[in-house]
Amino acid sequence: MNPQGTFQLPPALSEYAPRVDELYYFIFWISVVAFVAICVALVLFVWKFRERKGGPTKGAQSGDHHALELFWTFTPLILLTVLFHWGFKDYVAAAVAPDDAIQIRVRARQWAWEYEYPNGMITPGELTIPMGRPVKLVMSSDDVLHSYFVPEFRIKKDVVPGMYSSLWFQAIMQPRRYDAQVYCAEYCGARGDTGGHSAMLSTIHVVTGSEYEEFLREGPSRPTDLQTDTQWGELLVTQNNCLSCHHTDAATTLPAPSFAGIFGRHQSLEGGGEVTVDENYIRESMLTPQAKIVRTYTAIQMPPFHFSDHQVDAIIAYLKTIH
Ligand code: HEC
Ligand SMILES: [Cu+2]
Repeated sequence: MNPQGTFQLPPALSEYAPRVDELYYFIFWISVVAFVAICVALVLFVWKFRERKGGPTKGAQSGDHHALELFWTFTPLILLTVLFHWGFKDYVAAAVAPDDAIQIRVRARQWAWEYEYPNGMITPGELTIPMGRPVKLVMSSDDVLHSYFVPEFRIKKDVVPGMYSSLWFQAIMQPRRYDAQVYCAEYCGARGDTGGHSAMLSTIHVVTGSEYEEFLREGPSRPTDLQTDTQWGELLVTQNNCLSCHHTDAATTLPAPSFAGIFGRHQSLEGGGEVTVDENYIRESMLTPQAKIVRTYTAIQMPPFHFSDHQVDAIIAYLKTIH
């Protein structure tokens, strides 16, 4: 069960989050006070200096009021200095990762995230990390600008082609494992259902230290809230945005072959020959997509996916159910 958020903010699941929230609420309440004060003054002055019968038609010059001028010059100056100092301190804390942080490589591409662990294991779409330990993400993009955003951790950073960017966080301790949601915060005009940055959803599984050790040994396993491999396969297909190219209705066969009735289908290949879609072919199609190219599908390339055997099983189980 995930901890609860507030009316304005999602749950604070990293050690850093409360710092952001304090600054946010400070600015929020200052804005509320200033807004109310300005509105009250506005109404009062409108009333006080309204046009009256027999009154002056033009306001009189009132001269200087030094105390007042100093007040409205120095109050914002002091306030902005405080805000800058506060914001900069928090920014530096977020920018410099501790030396003992676990390093995870994050690769972004249209339209999915992929994670690589210190032991070389790669998981597409979802990240598993231990709670209460600093984690540093070293991020790069294979194509366009992306932006890694985890609202519950209060972190966000652009992922830029041609360079590495990094950020770090430490997920809070909780009695049980919990999840955080990752978004890509890059703007684009695409509708999320056929790809686009808004479809780059990813999950961070925050687990206990021993669960993390087990994960590094055994690889990813089916999320505990799913009953069958078929359901896990469906989740993996969603998380990795297969459906931004492949469709599940038989009629839509572009830009990639439809998933409808895929299992057992006969497929002609580029360069001649034919295959029957079976487990081995699906596995190969996902791990090394360029090994066999379906005839006429040369316009776009399917990127290779690093799935574990268990994940491959789950996706095959799911693909078998699409008719
Ligand atoms: C960028 C678009 C794109 C994405 C994303 C994509 N694919 Fe593909 N896929 C293709 C294209 C194009 C082909 C046909 C050319 C080929 O065989 O490589 C293909 C072929 C396949 C085939 C063989 C289909 C057949 O009828 O023979 C399978 C299976 C497959 N993809 C599974 C997946 C799965 C599972 C995912 C998500 C994990 C995925 N694809 C993501 C573009 C994509
Ligand atoms: Cu993106």
